[in-house]
Amino acid sequence: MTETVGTTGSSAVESGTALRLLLVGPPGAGKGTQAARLSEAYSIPAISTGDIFRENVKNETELGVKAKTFMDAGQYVPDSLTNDLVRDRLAQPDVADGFLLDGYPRTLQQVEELDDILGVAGSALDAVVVLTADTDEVVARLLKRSAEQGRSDDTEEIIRKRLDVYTEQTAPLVAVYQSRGLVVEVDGLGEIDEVTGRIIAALASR
Ligand code: B4P
Repeated sequence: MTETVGTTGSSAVESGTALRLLLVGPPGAGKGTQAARLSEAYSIPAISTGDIFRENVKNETELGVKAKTFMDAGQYVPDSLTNDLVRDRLAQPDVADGFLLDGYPRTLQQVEELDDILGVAGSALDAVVVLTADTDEVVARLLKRSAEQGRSDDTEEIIRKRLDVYTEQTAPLVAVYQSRGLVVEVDGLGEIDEVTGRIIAALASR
């Protein structure tokens, strides 16, 4: 399905330069939703650690069996498992012209790991898109998804746990990337296409 995602005006995109982005935000802010649209707009692969874990859970791989316990409890999968997975994924040839990481890094240790991976490859991030959305909205969205898709970590109790984990472990990452001048904060409320347009405009004006 091809969708119009607003005007692409990023100079990096126009000049064909690799674009390396992170998408950060609480559960339900729209990371996965926006990642798919941005991937298409910028012709870069979107890499979602959550999707990779869910695929492994579905296929009952060794990684999936380990990850499921944590995911179903609303906790993060341990850094050791997550970092190895991302290191392998970022070694694939399709990321040479850029990538969008959706939901990684989520801990300070994962930030260090990503710094190391990119440092060794001689590359660096271009921007960190932080999607904001208030708690009531994200809980409502995830409960709606629960009714539609029945994801095992979308019960109200687990959603609230995931929000707490985000506040404790992931929200501090924003300050780290802010100190590096990389953060682009975008309001995640509103129509999906409207939010995509906001992200693209914010990146273009950097
Ligand atoms: P994720 O898959 O990243 O799940 P999420 O935070 O809920 O975000 P998701 O992308 O699915 O939802 P979105 O906000 O787009 O992680 C799941 C689990 O995997 C984690 O809890 C953890 O256990 C594990 N994990 C993943 N990465 C990890 C890491 N790096 N380290 C350790 N563990 C890790 O959308 C939510 C809903 O809102 C959708 O139904 C969507 O349709 C809707 N929506 C989106 N935008 C909307 C809008 N503008 N208006 C209305 N609805 C909207």
